[in-house]
Amino acid sequence: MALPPAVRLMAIGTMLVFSFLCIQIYRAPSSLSAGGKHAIKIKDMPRDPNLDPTLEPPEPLHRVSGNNYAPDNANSNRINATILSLVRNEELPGILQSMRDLERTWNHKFNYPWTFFNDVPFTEEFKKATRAMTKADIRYELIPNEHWEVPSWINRDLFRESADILKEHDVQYAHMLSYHQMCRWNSGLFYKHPALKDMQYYWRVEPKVHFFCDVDYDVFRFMQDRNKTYGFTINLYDSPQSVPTLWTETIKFLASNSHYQHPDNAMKWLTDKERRPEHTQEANGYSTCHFWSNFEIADMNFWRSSAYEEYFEHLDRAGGFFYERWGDAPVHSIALGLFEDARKIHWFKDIGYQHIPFFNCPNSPKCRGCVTGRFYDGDATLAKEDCRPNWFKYVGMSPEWAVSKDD
Ligand SMILES: Nc1nc2c(ncn2[C@@H]2O[C@H](COP(=O)(O)OP(=O)(O)O)[C@@H](O)[C@H]2O)c(=O)[nH]1
Ligand SMILES: [Mg+2]
Repeated sequence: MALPPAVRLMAIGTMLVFSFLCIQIYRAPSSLSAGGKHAIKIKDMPRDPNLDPTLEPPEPLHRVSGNNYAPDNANSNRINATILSLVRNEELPGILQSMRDLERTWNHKFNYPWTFFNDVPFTEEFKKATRAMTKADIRYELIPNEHWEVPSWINRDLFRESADILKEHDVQYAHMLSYHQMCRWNSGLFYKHPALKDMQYYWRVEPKVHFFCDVDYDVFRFMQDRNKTYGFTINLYDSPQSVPTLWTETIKFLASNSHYQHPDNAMKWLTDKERRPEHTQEANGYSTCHFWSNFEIADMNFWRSSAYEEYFEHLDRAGGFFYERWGDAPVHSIALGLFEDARKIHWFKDIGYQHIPFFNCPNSPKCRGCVTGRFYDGDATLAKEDCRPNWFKYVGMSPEWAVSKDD
């Protein structure tokens, strides 16, 4: 029986829309577009690029001259940016260690303010000791209850039962409710704090991290001048058991929001199944590759965009921050890999960094205290957690680092 013309038209229309959506969702960057034609692609990373000499990125860079970055200069060259840290009072020795390193290598020159966040008030001891570490302004901020508390739609019994299962799969911190709260806050709430209302850029710092290399230019202005959204140092695999349905939820979100995908995205990096096929399989299509977010230098306008806001809202409602252990690192990384131009994501090759057990240690006379090219400390099995080879393969290093190649 022939279909009436109106029904036929509707069927054809539905098929066209469906095909369009499928193409949009799986539209991966071509090898020319991801990272741009000037990006430095490396196939299979035969040797660690940190063994090659690292210079500063090319000029122009903003540097200290006279009092242009003095702490009390009301007309300084600083932009709307802060170093920020979520930290507990009991982690005071650890945060002092991180401050000492970052002040020594960078901030004693530029005097960007520090903003500390906590879910309980900071003690006087904490304030006094941290104030003594810097000439820059420091702000101590309490997280509003509505940003930290477990959302009303989370069922506590289900949380506990899910945590039992996560624990059986060796997922760290499964039963630690505050760890789940912390991951959720770092994913989608920190930039909504009233203290950050006028801030655009931030550098995230955790207790007990190390910085090894002198950095003599204003990294926030670098981000602004070169139109970068996000800077990372370390790129890792995650435990697939901590994110079993994160990718499924992401695909659901994309099904009705495909317009948010950037044409020059990093989908291939997010979905690679060649390097660790079992990881991609266990995480239901997500390679688990992510920027290690204990270090982030980023533009909060990205998190404040409707693409990210709606994505976070979708994930938050799905409950995986509690029923699974979705971290802010994979959540941020998936969003960046889908919604942002991959060229706007920068590897800060020149910032020597360690959060136990991984390093970024460049080959530069500006660095002290780390072993050039060393990626991890400890068991040799940690080597396979390195996901930089996929980033360099699919997206490539920022063209800024081309100068060090001929050196
Ligand atoms: N104020 C506060 N900070 C927390 C809490 N849980 C974690 N953090 C902070 O969140 C960051 C990540 O926590 P951390 O224990 O280092 O997690 P890991 O690096 O994944 O092992 C660190 O800066 C911690 O100080 C919490 O309950 N309260
Ligand atoms: Mg940590």
